[in-house]
Amino acid sequence: MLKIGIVGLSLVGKTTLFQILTHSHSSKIASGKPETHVGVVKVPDARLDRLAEMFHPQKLVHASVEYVDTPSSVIQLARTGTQSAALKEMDALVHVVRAFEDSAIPAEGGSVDPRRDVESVELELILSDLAVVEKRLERLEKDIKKQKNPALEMERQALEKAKQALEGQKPLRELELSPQEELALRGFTFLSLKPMLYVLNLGEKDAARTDAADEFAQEAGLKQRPRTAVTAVCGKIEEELSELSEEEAAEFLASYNLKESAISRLIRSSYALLGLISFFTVGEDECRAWTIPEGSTALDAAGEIHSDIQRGFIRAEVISYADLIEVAGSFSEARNRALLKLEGKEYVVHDAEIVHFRHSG
Ligand SMILES: Nc1nc2c(ncn2[C@@H]2O[C@H](COP(=O)(O)OP(=O)(O)O)[C@@H](O)[C@H]2O)c(=O)[nH]1
Ligand SMILES: [Mg+2]
Repeated sequence: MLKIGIVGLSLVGKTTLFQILTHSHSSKIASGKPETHVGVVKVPDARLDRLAEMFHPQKLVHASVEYVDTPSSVIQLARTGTQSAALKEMDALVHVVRAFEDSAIPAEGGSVDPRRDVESVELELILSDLAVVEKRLERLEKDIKKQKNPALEMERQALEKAKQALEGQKPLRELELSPQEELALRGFTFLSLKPMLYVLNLGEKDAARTDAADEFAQEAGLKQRPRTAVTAVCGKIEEELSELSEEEAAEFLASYNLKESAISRLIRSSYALLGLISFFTVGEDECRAWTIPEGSTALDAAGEIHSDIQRGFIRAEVISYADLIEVAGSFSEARNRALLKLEGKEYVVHDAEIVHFRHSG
């Protein structure tokens, strides 16, 4: 399962966000406690809900993502080797950036300054990676002196490239790497290489500003950066929302001029950021969303469900979400209208396609 680490400075709203995401209502006393909390969050998907309305399955299974709330400040985490081990396991990082003013809650750095916080955390990740690169390069030079070896040479070349970027304060996620370089660097699980989702934690008075994330991205120079996305939530409002019934929530949102909770948007942004898409399987027993990287083939998709289906792969029957809705979920009608396609192993699966695998064994 996909793992996303929630990081940031102290008292920026990490634990608040984690609790909203995971619907855990552990007491406030828990926040600030030096423990890592893990929670599984289902990925909201209106299309899957619609499919379930058509098929009335016994089981409805959303895709899910694991979120990890990290204790203390990401700066301390990056500086202490053992703690950063937890960060290294993550597929992506969510950096919660404080934008809310509250004199009762001290701000790290003495004032609320989202742009400064983005820079100082980024620098910390960069320095942590640089230390790893330098240490490895030192060893590598010695090894290469002892024996010439193309794999070691490639590693050295990739590490030198990484070093140069890091010394110029450029995070590794922005580096263009050849497949060989990427392979050579993969094992180091560099922190600044991980895709980054910035979540601006807004004050209540800014909660309804739909342009807040975009404006901040512009201001902080985060726009158009590779593998970087920016979104905004108001932790305080989302926290109250999560305690309300659906009706009350709608009313509460309206009172802030908001249309919907920002949380589903946040979860979906992390999906897009990681280049992930969903395909669906449907039936009376189960309707389910599966997660695959963009560009995956029908054979990869089969393997996501079960290795037996992958091994015995014969054909994939594929229909787009829009087409299946068009025929009100009737596969025979879809077949009549030639909307259901038979595809082979190499077929590239698209987001929201409904796939049925024919397989042997
Ligand atoms: N005013 C305001 N306070 C918030 C907001 N988000 C979190 N807080 C408060 O800030 C404090 C620290 O939050 P917490 O989630 O524990 O921060 P962490 O240290 O990053 O995990 C708590 O008292 C929260 O209630 C927000 O959007 N607005
Ligand atoms: Mg916390």
